Amino acid sequence: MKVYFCGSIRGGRDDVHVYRRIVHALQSYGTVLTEHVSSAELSDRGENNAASGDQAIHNRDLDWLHQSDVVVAEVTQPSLGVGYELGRAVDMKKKIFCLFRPSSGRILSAMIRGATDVENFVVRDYSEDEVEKVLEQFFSSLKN
Ligand code: 6K6
Repeated sequence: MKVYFCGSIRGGRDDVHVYRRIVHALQSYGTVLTEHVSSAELSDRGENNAASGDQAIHNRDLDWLHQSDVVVAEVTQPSLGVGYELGRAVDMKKKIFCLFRPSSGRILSAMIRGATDVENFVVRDYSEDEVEKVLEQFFSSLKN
């Protein structure tokens, strides 16, 4: 199973500790193609790899998105890149699981919360200490 994980980079890195916990849990279900999203060394400038320009990042990420079986996105911290990835993933008919933490005090975009008619697009509210449990529930639902 190949998992594409989405989390904010230039949108802000406040939640990187949550991304780490999600990626760690995801690794028990398969290969996480985008493990770097959870790297504490990667700042909100998203520039720790000077050799690769934005076009290379975009094209490589879309290639990984095509290869993925499942897309998991932490959507609490708003990010243009994550929104774009989700839109492209819907177009590719991927199975998509979005995780949002209401305790942040934010209100999730209607374009994510409201995508209830989109097939295989699930939005789950959770708290940080439930990460492992909600992922377990999602991956078991895929087997049915
Ligand atoms: C190089 C090495 C590690 O990171 C970099 C540079 N930046 C990015 N590398 C890989 N994926 C990226 C990078 N910047 C954005 N993305 C993709 O967009 C990731 O898959 C994230 O899910 C999403 C974040 O978008 P922004 O708009 O918050 O940056």
